[in-house]
Amino acid sequence: MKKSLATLALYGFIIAGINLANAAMTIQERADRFLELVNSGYQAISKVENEAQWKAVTDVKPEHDAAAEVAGKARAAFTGNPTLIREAKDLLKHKNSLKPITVRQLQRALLIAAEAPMTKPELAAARIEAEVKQASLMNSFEFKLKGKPITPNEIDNFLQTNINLEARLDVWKASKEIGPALKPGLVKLRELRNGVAKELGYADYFALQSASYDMTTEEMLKLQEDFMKELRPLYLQIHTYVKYELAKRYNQPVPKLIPAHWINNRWAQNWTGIVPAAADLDDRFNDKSPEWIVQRGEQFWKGLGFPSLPESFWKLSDLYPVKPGENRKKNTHASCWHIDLDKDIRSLMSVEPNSQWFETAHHELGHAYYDLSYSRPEVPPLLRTSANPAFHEGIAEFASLASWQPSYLKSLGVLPPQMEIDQLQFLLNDAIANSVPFIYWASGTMTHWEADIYANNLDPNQWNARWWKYVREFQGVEPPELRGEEFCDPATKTHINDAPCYYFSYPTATVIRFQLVDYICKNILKRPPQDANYANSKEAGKFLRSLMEKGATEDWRQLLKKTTGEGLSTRAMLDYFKPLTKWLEEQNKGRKIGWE
Ligand code: X8Z
Ligand code: ZN
Repeated sequence: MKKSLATLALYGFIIAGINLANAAMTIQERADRFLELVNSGYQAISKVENEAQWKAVTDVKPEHDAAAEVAGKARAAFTGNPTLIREAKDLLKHKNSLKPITVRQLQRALLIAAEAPMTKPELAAARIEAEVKQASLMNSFEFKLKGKPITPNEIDNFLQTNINLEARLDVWKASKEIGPALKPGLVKLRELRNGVAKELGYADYFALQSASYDMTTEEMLKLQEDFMKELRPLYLQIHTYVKYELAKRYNQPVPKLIPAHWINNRWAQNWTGIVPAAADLDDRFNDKSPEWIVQRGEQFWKGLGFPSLPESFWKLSDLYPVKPGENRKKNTHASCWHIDLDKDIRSLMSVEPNSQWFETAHHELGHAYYDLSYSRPEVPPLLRTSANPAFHEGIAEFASLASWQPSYLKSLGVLPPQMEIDQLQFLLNDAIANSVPFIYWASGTMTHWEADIYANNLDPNQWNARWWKYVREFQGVEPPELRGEEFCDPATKTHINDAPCYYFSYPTATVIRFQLVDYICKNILKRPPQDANYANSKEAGKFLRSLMEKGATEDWRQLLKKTTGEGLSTRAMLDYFKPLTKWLEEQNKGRKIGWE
């Protein structure tokens, strides 16, 4: 069809008008218009995708996987749109003429785009398909012990309580059976994840995830190594002490490295049950209901002055194990979901009444309250996340650490009010069960292994050998028996599959949470940090909220400095555990310290 001359003239007039308007628009106005669209589209499409993902992880079925895949692709069609990428990059060329909050949104839009850039649509689609497939396989995997199904909760409970080494070995091995099933998917995902990261100019996927801290791979690895260096003398004392305690428990000669199945956690990441004073705690939850456990988590945050959770949290969350007879598979690892980047916040857990879930419920609700705090008009949807991922985990871990404080447990009636507390033993438990060995697992094994597979492209034929090399070197733990390449033990850890190159956020969070504790105890509660009870302190809540409600609107380094008066540092963590040094050295007198 031919257009008439008059129409052409009119078009010319309109285009000239638009150009004039564009020219008159400042770069800030152009960015504002662009971001208004991106923010609203991002929030809307995130909700669609999160809803679909939520269904897929809470009820694993082919049709839910298919829906999650479609929703993932729809989201990528928006967040990874080439025009969006081009405009964000273009605007960032004028960084100096833009408000800092505008720059932060543009940078964040590009980080999100990099997860599935539609400049390479086949690659983005392949990644989404492979991610859904891997998650589905993992979430529906049935663990078996001697041919009979065993749930992850049962595995964990068994390792927490049974002291027969042969039986422990069987259960430990059963927990590793998922690895080989997940390895092919992980090999493929490594390539696809690195592929998408490269598309937007990152060297690999590890570099992309480090970028959310505004750091390079080298800087991130150095940070994690520094944590380990600074805590090393304490870790070596703890390692030695625990080794002797466990040898006594199992009536075995003292080993050089600790056999993995001697430790209660499947990955030797937390060493619970070593300190009797705190180990007895589990029984104290026997008479509680799972509902009570979750409600305590909410109550903890309400006591700090935060509001009740929205009603939808209780209606839509999936908090308890699948009931016997109910034919449904769900992800059994705890998580918290910000479905609509507003008030629809849900948690996925499998809560049973024990100390582990008590702590985890406090952790997850920490995420929920962080989400709620920054879901306000001043924070654009693109920045409704924490200042960096470690801040989210840090707030969550702040609550889990708080859940162990003896005075808090007394106030809840978990411990009898008149019970004499051996403060040192509780502190020892804090160190061993929650904090110090965890750093060597997280900054050491997890972070270095992921750096090797993503940044250094480690051959899949060396994956398991490298894993155990790191477990030995960093953690001082060894496999109970030879673990060849027919296994893929790293893939038994949830995050390796569904939160790649995220794990360095946890040790960083551990360090941050001690900084928060230190600040609150010294400046607000005026109590020793080792014996704090945050319950009902509105002042402490106000302090935390001042950090949480900012979301990602400010640079994390500045925010940390502004709130705690100090940059990221293990200083507070080292101070916290200082009272243990002398005691541990005395216990370990005459023993060979460490495993080298
Ligand atoms: O995955 C978690 C939370 C959910 S963000 C339960 N954590 C890490 C883990 O379980 O490995 C908490 C601490 C470490
Ligand atoms: Zn968490």
